[in-house]
Amino acid sequence: MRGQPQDFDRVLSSMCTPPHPVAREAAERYLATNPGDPATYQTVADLEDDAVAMLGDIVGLDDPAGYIASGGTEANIQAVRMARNRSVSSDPNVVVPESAHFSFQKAADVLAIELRIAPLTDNYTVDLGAVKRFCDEDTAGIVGVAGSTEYGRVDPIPELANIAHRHDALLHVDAAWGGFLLPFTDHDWHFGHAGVDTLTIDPHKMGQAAIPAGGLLAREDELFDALAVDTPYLESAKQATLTGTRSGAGVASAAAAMQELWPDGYREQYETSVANADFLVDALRERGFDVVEPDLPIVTADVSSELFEALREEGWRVSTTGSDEMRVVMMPHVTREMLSAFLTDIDRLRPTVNINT
Ligand code: 0PR
Repeated sequence: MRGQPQDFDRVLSSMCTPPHPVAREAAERYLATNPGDPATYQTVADLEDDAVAMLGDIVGLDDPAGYIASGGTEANIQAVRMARNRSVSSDPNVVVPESAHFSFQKAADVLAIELRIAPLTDNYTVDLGAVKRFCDEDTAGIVGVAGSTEYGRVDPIPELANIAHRHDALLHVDAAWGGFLLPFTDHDWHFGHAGVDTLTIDPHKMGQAAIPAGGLLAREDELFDALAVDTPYLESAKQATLTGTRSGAGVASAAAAMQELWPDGYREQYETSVANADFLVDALRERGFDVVEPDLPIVTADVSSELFEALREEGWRVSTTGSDEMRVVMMPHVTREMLSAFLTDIDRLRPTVNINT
């Protein structure tokens, strides 16, 4: 086999990061296990119970129902599927903020459900007035984002929950990226703060588990009943997951990472990521770039496409928002040294390119 994976020393816009050493070791140990068949692969099934219980601790939910999915996309599709299957409407819709991840477009397509896209306020969180206007008797679910992909924003979750429940719809929170940072903030975002029904939180992002390890949680087991199918070939009678065979490596690494890092290791990472975001914001502003004030540690700045391309040519793995701002996600591998090297390259390249957008 040829090739080596990329180094992480210039990866600035990814939401993935090298797994913690204990997570890497657990992933290797459990490579040949399938939590989709718990009667055969019992140890990994027990580890999944541990992982779900720990996710419950993180998101303020005693006795959580849930499983380790392939990622945020699967978790979001499943949450929309729950809302749709539970709805009595013949033409159901789901209301999502404009900041929602594109996995909700996939969900709408796969599930043949209408997606109503609510605009954002100037602060990049969902406009509650628009959500209220978009809801009607066919609304099966509302989505709030806790840690948006582009700007790290947190929608007003308690208010969204109230609107959802007035329409007998489910409230799903997408905390795929933010879920391991938010416990250390004063945001209202989880089951303990509001009437959240389902929530996505991905160990393979800020949780430092190996890919694939997404997380889907629900307030109660009955919500998963809306997804369950009979499994005549297995010893277990029903299955509510989307995929059949699943990655025991993902499950074991999620359990190992959380056992190691919750809560102190994740708190330390949160503090480091926030300090790095502040450092980069100050450095970019000093250089005259417009920077969006960060909430969770994602920094977006208005950088000309010429400078952006020159940085990409230097090997920096940066990406842009829908409005063409350069975006840096403060993942665990993004260190102060990396950011200083990035700024040195910006200083070197600026005189050679047009920096006006
Ligand atoms: N929800 C939110 C809020 C997300 O940001 C993402 C991924 C998802 C759901 C979907 O999660 P999975 O990718 O695990 O299914 N957001 C990243 C993004 O679009 C995905 C990503 C990750 C992209 C790493 C690039 C990359 O290098 O930025």
